[in-house]
Amino acid sequence: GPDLRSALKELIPARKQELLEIKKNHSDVKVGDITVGSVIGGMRGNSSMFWQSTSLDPEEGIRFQGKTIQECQALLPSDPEEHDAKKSFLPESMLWLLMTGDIPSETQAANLTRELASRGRTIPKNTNKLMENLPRDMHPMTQLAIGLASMNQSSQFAKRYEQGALSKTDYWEYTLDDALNLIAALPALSGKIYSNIVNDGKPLGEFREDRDWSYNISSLLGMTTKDSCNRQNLSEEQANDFVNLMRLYTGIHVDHEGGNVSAHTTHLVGSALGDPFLSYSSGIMGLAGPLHGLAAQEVVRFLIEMNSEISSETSTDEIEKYLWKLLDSKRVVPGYGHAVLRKPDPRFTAMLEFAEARPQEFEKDKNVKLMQILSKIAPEVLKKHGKTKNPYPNVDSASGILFYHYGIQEMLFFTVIFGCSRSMGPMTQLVWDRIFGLPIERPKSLDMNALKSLCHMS
Ligand code: AMX
Repeated sequence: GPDLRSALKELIPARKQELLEIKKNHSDVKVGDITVGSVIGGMRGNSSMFWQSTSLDPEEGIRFQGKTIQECQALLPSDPEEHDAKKSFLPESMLWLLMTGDIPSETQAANLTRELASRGRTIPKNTNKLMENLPRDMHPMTQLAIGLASMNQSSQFAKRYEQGALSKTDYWEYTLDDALNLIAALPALSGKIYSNIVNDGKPLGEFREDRDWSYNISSLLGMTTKDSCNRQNLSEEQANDFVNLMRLYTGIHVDHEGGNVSAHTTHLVGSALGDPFLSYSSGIMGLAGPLHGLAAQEVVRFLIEMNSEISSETSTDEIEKYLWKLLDSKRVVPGYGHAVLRKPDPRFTAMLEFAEARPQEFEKDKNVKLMQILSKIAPEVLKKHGKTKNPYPNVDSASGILFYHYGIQEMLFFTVIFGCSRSMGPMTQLVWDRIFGLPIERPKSLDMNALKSLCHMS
């Protein structure tokens, strides 16, 4: 079908049948063994979640419905007005892929783009009023969580459920409505937050119903030349590049399988039949943690600090020395290593390629230069150091410093942009949770006595 809802309607019967069959005939099949180490070690290596749209391969990195980032860049529709898209597909295309498993046609992608723009043109009055009255110095992620939670008042799912008139087979339709409204509201919400931080709450740009989601995020941050205050004095080309950076960034951070904190939290809260706004607001609270979404700002600080202490960003010797000094004082190299991945993060590679495709733009930026050079030097140093299981750059190595380059320099705000993107995977899962009628999540916990007894300790 030309729209997402009818495309889903076509898919649902067969998919439901598939899961039903697995449940009926194979529920006893063993997935793995859970160890005491995993119980006290954050459930690491314990495969115990069902997640539809993405999976993480230790070598390849993330796959979206089985497709690598490169495949997505080659296959997913980009903005029709963008003749020089340089691999920046529309996040709307990605959302279609996540939801359905299929590559959308140009028309399907354009329709979804239009639908989100039309749903996102206005946010609920109460939410708007609330956002206007938030303290200007409140943490941007707290502002985002508050804004999202407040939209629960407009939840179609919550309203119908409250009225007691909702049959279980219809849950997904209202959840889909809410999910699309939530994703659609993120440009306005993040624009409001940024304007609170940098412009005393006065708007930085306009929302355009005829443009795509990332364009509107950029415009409301004041980062386009036409529809915004353009406080960075960007040229037409730079502003266009920034929108493409936004499309790229928000297109590849949508999901990282189910176990990461933001995705898992959304799923967990949603499993109690919380509506999408309450569920994703909780996910956003999780994303705000320094071990999760906040890492990008660490890298930016690190690059700026190193640059202030070395004579030139091309001085390999000094960079090596700086890294050894860091490691010898038992600190980590920010932006390197990963809990699961064992190769350079393909999301990092995609961001690096964005910079490499624009040499003139980034030539004079010594932080971006250092980021590029570091990605060659640091892996060698970390290999010699010999501790980290993955000496390669992770996703956070490049993203922050590119936003910083174009003038988004309020580091706590980076995670809000991450939060715009990350909505897509968890919202997709929540819709499918309702389609499948998955139950409330309720793992069993063990107390100290139970652990000791399992370990034959007295
Ligand atoms: N620099 C120096 N030492 C590192 C390192 C790095 N970048 N990455 C890992 N190590 C060390 C660990 O500290 C650990 O040392 P220990 O044995 O003395 O405790 C040893 O190598 C083994 O760790 P690991 O199994 O390779 O990694 P992990 O799964 O425990 O942790 C991560 C993963 C990302 C937290 C870690 O690599 C790290 O701290 N990196 C730097 C910070 C960073 O970039 N964070 C962003 C993560 C990206 C994200 O997921 N958002």
